[in-house]
Amino acid sequence: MQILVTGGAGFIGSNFVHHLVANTDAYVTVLDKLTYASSEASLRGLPEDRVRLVVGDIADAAVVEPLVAESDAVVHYAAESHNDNSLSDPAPFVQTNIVGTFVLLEAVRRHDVRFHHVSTDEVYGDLDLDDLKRFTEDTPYQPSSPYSASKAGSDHLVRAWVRSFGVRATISNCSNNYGPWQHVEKFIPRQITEVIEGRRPRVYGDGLNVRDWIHTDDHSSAVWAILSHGRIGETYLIGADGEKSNVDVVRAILRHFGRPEDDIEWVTDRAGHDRRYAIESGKLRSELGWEPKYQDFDKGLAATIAWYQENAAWWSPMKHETEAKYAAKGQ
Ligand code: NAD
Ligand code: TDX
Repeated sequence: MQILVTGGAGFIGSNFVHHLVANTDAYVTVLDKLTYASSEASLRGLPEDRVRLVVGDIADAAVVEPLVAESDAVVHYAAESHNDNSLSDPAPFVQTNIVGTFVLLEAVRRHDVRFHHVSTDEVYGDLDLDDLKRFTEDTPYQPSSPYSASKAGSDHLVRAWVRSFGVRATISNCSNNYGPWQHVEKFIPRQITEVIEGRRPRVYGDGLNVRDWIHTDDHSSAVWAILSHGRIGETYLIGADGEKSNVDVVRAILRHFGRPEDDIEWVTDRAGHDRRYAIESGKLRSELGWEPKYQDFDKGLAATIAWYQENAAWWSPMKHETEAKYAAKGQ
């Protein structure tokens, strides 16, 4: 089987490529533009006769067309992925997340290639802190940020291409991922590396916003289960019952380093900041028999902290520039 993985040099896409190599016989082509968020190092050590990297833009039909034509399946991770960046400059989010997905859909339609679209729970907007509800596959779309609106737009395109053109596609909407190789602009790696560098973690607003954390290895096994056995045209929510407030995550990081739990820098809140995300993943579990391996967040977090301690050579070069961007916004 030949699988095209878009965005396979990013945080989650590269984890999926490792998952494919370790658990399947698939040959993998990674199509990645190598933006600031990518890391070729995340693909290091993979067998050259199984994995090939093509540097290119998913919105460029001339690049996409021949790669899709030779593939049995496309797993689509490529995206602009950071909410804060989408507030500073939404243009690349519309271009990559919406136009790029459109270009891929047209190619899989022409060549009748199986398509899996990787999306986010943020398309559903947010929940109240005291709400008993969680997101399900039937929750109405209500995205808040340019990022989540662009992902919602891409989901709608996929659904329309399934219904109108019979494209063989599935969609997954996953909660917040953590693990190795995540860019230091994101919450958990930012706080871990702030503490390693001797500064205070930086928390937006009142810190009570809740995210539903899943280890990226578990996201990869879920996507593989959906690609292999998911029903065409269906959406599956991916989550591991990992709800935590931001301040609780930061306190866990501080505890790990033996620092006082209130050693926190409270900074300017994110505009339009979603309050709470929570995933009900019963459909994925009962239909496809998927279970997360990382049931204990503190263990997964400890392993992730250890990885950032051991891999400072990877993240230090991008740390200064990332923090300069945040500093300009009082964050
Ligand atoms: P990331 O920013 O770490 O990686 C994105 C990758 O896509 C990078 O390698 C980048 O170079 C590539 N890319 C960007 N624009 C491209 C283009 N025009 N053409 C080709 N490649 C391009 O993102 P991530 O956190 O790994 O997220 C991957 C996917 O998973 C995204 O679709 C995101 O919406 C989704 N997702 C992420 C999370 C999360 O917690 N990070 C949760 C749910 C869903
Ligand atoms: O320094 C920070 N301080 C802080 O309090 C940063 C970077 C974030 N935060 C807060 C904002 C959020 O409530 O932490 C939470 C997590 O922030 P992010 O890591 O930016 O993630 P989020 O906005 O929740 O989106 C993530 O999960 C869903 C991914 O970036 C998306 O790609 C994915 O779709």
